[in-house]
Amino acid sequence: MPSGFDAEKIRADFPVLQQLVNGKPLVYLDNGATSQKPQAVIDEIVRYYTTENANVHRGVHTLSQNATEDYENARAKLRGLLNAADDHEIIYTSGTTQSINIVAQSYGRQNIGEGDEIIVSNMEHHSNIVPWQMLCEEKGAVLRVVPIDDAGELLMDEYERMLSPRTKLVSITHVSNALGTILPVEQVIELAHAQGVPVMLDGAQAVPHMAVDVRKLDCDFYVFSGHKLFGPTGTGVLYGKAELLDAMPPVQGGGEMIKSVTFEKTIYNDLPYKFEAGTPNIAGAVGLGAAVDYVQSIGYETFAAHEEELLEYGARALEQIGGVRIIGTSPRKAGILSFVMEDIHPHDIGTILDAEGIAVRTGHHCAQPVMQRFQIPATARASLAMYNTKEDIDALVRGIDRVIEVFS
Ligand code: 7TS
Repeated sequence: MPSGFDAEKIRADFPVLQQLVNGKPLVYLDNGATSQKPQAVIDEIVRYYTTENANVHRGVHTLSQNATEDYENARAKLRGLLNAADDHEIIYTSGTTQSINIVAQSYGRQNIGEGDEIIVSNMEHHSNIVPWQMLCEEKGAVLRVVPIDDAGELLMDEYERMLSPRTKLVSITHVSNALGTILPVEQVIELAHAQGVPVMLDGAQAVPHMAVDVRKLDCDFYVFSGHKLFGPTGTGVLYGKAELLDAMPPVQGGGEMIKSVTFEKTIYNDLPYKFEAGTPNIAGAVGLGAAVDYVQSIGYETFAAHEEELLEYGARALEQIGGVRIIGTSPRKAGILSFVMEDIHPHDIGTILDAEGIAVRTGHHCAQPVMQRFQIPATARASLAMYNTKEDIDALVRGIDRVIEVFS
């Protein structure tokens, strides 16, 4: 283990992990779907509701001012997390899905027209496919898909060929949720920018595992979900460069997103409020701020090294089991071990593992096109977080042995 990192100590911070499931100690390997919450995040939400609950940006009274301060402090923490230039480049959303839909319906509707092209990859989550299909249908634009190789890596020469004066946006995942591949996003961005094309990165599976610097990457939009980063559900972030967000129309109208309203003319508010109509998820934002503090108190370098070691350990262990095939074998991977077993449906794998107290996700992982690429209906997926240990992987291996036993 890397010096200074103690996964057992981290584990103790997560109350949900301290339980038996189906009579066995819980082995939680479904972090790609959502991660567990440390006590510090739970306490912060309880503190907020117990002592401070009020609406933000509206009251002169003390609770409202305190709530506003905490809500905005959390935004500043998220800016720091991504190293964005300004707090107002951080828009609170309900998750990655909403963040992408805002970009599609605002930036997309404004800038993408008939015959224009949007580039995605073959390994996108449905939430980075369907909003673009909806836009394409509305505008007569075309969705182009960068193919991948058998290891689950992007075919960069195909991508380069696809970029053209018709390309208006590249929207690509940073880390694949079904395969774990870390995409060469620096190169993706450099090639797009060389043609003046903006790039959005779907960081849902990246932010929980690696430090992200949006200014160093020079991406135009970056989106992620708070609930996969040890924060509450119903939270997410849309980062955009200020000059892009400033020029974009709001997608939802209501309170908070305006400066003044008359029946003749409404003046929209400044960033970030222009995109935050209505009462926001204040407790969620405050809880997400606590999650950022938690992640930073441990340090990405420290837990990323631990996770990398676990991923290698897990891959080696699974490869040694006869009949198991790992889907997604790029040498650059984060957090995900997707696999299939000869003649055994992934749902059966999931059910037998569950009886052993082991939580994995089985299915297409909302990434059906990548399943089609590998000509499989589904996989079983173990997805890691900082609190997982080699003992969890050993339990998974024992669980798979049990699956084999049941089916033999
Ligand atoms: N993009 C990626 C790469 C994802 O992995 C997910 C969720 C989303 C977008 C959507 O995030 P949401 O928070 O708005 O739902 N992925 C998964 C998963 O792999 N298993 O369950 C949810």
